[in-house]
Amino acid sequence: MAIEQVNVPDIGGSEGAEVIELLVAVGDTVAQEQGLIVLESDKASMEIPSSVAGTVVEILVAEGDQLVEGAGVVRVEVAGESGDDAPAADGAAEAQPEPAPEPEPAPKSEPAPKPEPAPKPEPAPEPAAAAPKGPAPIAAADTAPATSGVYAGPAVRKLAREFGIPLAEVRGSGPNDRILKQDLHQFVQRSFEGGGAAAGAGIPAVPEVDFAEFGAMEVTSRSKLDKLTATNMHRSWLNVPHVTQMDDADITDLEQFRRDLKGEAERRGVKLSPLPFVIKACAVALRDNPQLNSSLSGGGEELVYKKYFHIGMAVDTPAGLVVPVIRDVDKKTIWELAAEVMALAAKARERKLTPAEMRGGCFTVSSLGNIGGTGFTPIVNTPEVGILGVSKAAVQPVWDGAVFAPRTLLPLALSYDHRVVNGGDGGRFLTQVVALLGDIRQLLM
Ligand code: CAO
Repeated sequence: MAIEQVNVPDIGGSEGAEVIELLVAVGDTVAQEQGLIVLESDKASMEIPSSVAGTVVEILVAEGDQLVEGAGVVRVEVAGESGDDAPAADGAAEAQPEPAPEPEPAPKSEPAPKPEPAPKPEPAPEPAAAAPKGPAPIAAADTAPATSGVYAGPAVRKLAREFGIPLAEVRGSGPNDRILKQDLHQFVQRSFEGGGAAAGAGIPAVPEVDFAEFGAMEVTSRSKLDKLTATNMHRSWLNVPHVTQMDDADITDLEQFRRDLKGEAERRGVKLSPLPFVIKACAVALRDNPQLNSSLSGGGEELVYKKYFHIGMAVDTPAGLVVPVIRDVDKKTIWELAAEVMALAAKARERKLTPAEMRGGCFTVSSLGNIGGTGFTPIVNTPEVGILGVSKAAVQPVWDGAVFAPRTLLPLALSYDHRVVNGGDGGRFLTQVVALLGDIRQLLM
């Protein structure tokens, strides 16, 4: 028997995540890959799986703790393994001839230290390089630019989130232009004086209503993910001058092609919905309309044109809305995209997405095609500048010059940030997407 400690793996990003749920208790038997706790960061909630099978002998965290990569989660008595064999078991450490060297204290500007894989010289309660139990030190995040070009510590980011302050618009007065709390205070003050543009400033609050006055009701608290989505939507709504353009793509031929591939899709174990084609068409149109693949930077003084084509897809889950990102869409086949749509949607619904899988998007596709509706106006997922809303395809009569012919039309709505994308850019982009979906042979070009 050996005791092994399970630590937080790479959760993508050094800002830490909050323990929102304990899934096991002391005495529980756990299988390898079984979820131990649920962490919730700014971007996602995710289960942390056990790297070993055995019996939980100690829980090292509590709900509300902030954890970073390497922090101890639980200690597990591993069945059927000798202490000598267990590489990370604390109890095995004494069998090691050489103690592992203590890691150098990380310089303040380095990212969060990774856990030392070598065995420890003593059965210390925590690995030296891992974050200790309880609220984890996330000081390293102080200098990590989670948003391109923005340096701010977790406390400042939290405060900014709470007040809906766009950090990209705040001038930092700390070293390396790091944003300090006082910078947020000044930003808000300036906005009240009319010198800034703090989101929410000057907007009359909606009065609270006692709904019980009018009938039976139930109050539930919102999940962190729900509240974060609300903040992100509000921020985008207030900061981004939105324009939405609509068009219908004639996907009659695409639908025939999809039907022809049904057998092949089953053989490959892939579900081929219209979505992978839409995502692929967006990547081609982003390549040809770089304005849609850009982001504002430097407080609006600069535009960053991205040379990669990572596309986020909105996924509706019981825990809330999440947007995993498919990377390098331009380099992937429709089959690869279909498999990735399925895999990411499944991971999203099982709360297994990591923050890394939700970062770096250039553009978002939000498909409500399986739900219904003839159109909607999606909200731009800042700092991206464009989002495509996809509604439910339907057979419609289309005049072909001689008669009304039945055609399958897919309603599309492109919302964009009018500070960056003008009507011409948006119109060309959407027209190209429509043309590509109308004749998918063009996707090969
Ligand atoms: N028109 C008609 N039918 C469509 C369609 C469309 N635009 N899009 C999908 N369908 C069909 C699919 O073909 C499939 O039917 P079959 O099983 O007969 O082939 C069915 O609807 C279900 O599709 P799906 O939802 O499983 O797959 P998808 O690839 O279309 O979408 C995903 C995957 C993850 C994007 C989707 O499930 C989802 O979560 N959508 C919600 C996104 C959302 O919440 N957006 C709002 C964000 S802003 O609040």
